[in-house]
Amino acid sequence: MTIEQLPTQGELRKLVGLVDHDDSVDPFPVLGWDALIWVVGNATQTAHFLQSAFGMRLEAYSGPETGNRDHKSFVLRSGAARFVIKGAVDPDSPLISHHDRHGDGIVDIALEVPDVDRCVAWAREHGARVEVEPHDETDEFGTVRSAALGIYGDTRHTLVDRSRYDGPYLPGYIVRESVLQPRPGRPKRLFQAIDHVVGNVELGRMDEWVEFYRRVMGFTNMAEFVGDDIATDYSALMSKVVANGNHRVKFPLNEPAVAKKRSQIDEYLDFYRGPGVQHIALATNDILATVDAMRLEGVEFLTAPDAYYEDPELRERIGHVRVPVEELQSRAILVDRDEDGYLLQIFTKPIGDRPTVFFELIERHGSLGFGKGNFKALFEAIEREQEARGNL
Ligand code: TYF
Ligand code: FE
Repeated sequence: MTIEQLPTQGELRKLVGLVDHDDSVDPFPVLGWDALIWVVGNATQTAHFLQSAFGMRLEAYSGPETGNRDHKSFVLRSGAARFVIKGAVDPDSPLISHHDRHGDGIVDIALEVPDVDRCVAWAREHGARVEVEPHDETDEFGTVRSAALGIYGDTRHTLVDRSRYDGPYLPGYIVRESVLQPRPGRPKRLFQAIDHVVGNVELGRMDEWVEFYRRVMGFTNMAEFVGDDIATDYSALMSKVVANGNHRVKFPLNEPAVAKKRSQIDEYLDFYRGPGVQHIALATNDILATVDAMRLEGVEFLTAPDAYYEDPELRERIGHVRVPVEELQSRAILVDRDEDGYLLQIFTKPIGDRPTVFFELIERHGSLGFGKGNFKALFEAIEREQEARGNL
């Protein structure tokens, strides 16, 4: 079996912008992302897409062949990023009603914690909804302890302690490898880690969720935000970012803003039928190669107008970046700089049938931000798509 190699701590620091943090003083220590768990209409084909177009590797599986008659579940990895893709087999599966309402989406942002019981006790004391009580699952590979907290909409955080487990994913899963051969000439993996996961919540609820992450999970606010001023001018959304102690886990939270046009967040809330995960940012150390490889596989990205790159103010603002601006322009990669460094980023179009979930690719060079300088160009690009769908 080809073992998917984990990025080293030093590589991660650069990839996703870690900061120093003392876990021993943290009431709710979080080690990192455990998995993003999806429910989709066709897990077999979504798993295929994520292998072919996103270069992920299949690692584990549960389904009718392993005794799980309810659904199929494919565990995929790229570097440190793990996705679990579930789709109903049994027409009476509880996954059916979730998919019926939300379409393809993320049901669970699972986080790895060193002490499930301590986190749940703290969370309960501070007003969290405990959806699954702490419990053990055991097989020949050991024991996994987990519990789940409800968050916005039908989304949850499963808290996982896998320190006493060395199986392929969870009890009930078997090792399963990709049958898809690696594409010749393509980088070994197209992304190495999850950088951030963005939630869309209803109008007026953003601050409640920021407060939830602060009070219940000990997260803190990051500097970047989209306030009232930007909202009314062009973004039609407000946004704040919370992060765990070392910034391994970062959650921007958006709410719609009342503006001249219908907010992209309202479009999401209408089509997802409520709050949920909007985009997942994937950290890559070579965004040019990643974008080229994904485009070859038919992944569609938002465009940026030539005026964005020809703006003398942009060239002035970004200073020296690792490639000529023309290389970014030909691929529609956006660039932003702040006091700590710069970042390159690009956004896919929604990946499913509904205008809901999409991906971001991000290559950080010191910057700990989210591309504030690109908000205008980005939101205009999103609105061009929204208009084409008849939803503006
Ligand atoms: O995560 C972020 O904050 C950036 C910018 O609807 C962004 O990727 C914010 C809101 C949005 C799309 C992108
Ligand atoms: Fe983002």
